[in-house]
Amino acid sequence: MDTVDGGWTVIQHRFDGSQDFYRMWKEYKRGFGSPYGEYWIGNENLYLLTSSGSYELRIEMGDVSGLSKHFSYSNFSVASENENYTLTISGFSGHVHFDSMAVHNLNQFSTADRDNDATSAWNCAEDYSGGWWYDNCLLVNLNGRYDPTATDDAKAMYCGTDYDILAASQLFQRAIITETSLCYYAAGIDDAYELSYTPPPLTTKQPRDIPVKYGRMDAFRVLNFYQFSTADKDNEVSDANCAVIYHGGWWYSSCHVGNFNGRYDPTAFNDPSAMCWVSFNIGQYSVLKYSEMMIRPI
Ligand SMILES: [Ca+2]
Repeated sequence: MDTVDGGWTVIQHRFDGSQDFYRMWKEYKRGFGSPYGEYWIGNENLYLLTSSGSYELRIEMGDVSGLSKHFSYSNFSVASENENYTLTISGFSGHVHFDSMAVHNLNQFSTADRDNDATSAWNCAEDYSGGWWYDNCLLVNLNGRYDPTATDDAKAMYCGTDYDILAASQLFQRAIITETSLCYYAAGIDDAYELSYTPPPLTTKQPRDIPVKYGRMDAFRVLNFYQFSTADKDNEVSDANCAVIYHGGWWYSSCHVGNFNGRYDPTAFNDPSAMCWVSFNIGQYSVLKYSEMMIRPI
């Protein structure tokens, strides 16, 4: 894999067809599969992550002949569910000859049960067996049917014009650390795994020496203004009961990017129901051995 600089979070991965990607709105919203296998990170997670700062997107793909290619966008964001997870991408580069994703820019996400595409003549998600930012309808169908030996089949996982039926695809996003956005990704976590947190002043520059070795995103910032939920008092915005699913009491949204009151299970791996912090270290839901939250008068 040619992802030279690290810091990437995998948001989609397909390589063996073990996961069915023809799924409905709620499943695409929450995500499905496993980061160790085939996987969709979930549209709500995409929104929460990309609204916490500036992100870039990288797409890697390969076919049955062993050929692999990649391309990138220097700007990538996904809007909220109220905007049907509208995709924004710009800044194309890579070693494909045609920016086939451009047609999907500014489109809303569609699934077979939620037709938000750009044509009233078709239900693109149903017609092309996927969930995607369909236009009228598509040049790229990375969540289409896994069928790497198909030919000329737009229902299959494919990338059009420059590249055809795929055997594997992987989408990554990475936070762009700039001087002004540094604070969003710096959780202030040192080698001893001691946590401290400085609320990020959004309009002022942060000193350059904030440690960014572990925490890559401000998992607290997205909690702002959410109500506290417990298993018996579901105050969050999702259809699920996040406190039950993630074994805690917290300011869940739908549901979380940090779960400090989750189950204590320090040897778990990438487990969102354990006490964890997204992108703290290894795995998306990096499980913590200890945490300590502190406040003081100022
Ligand atoms: Ca339609």
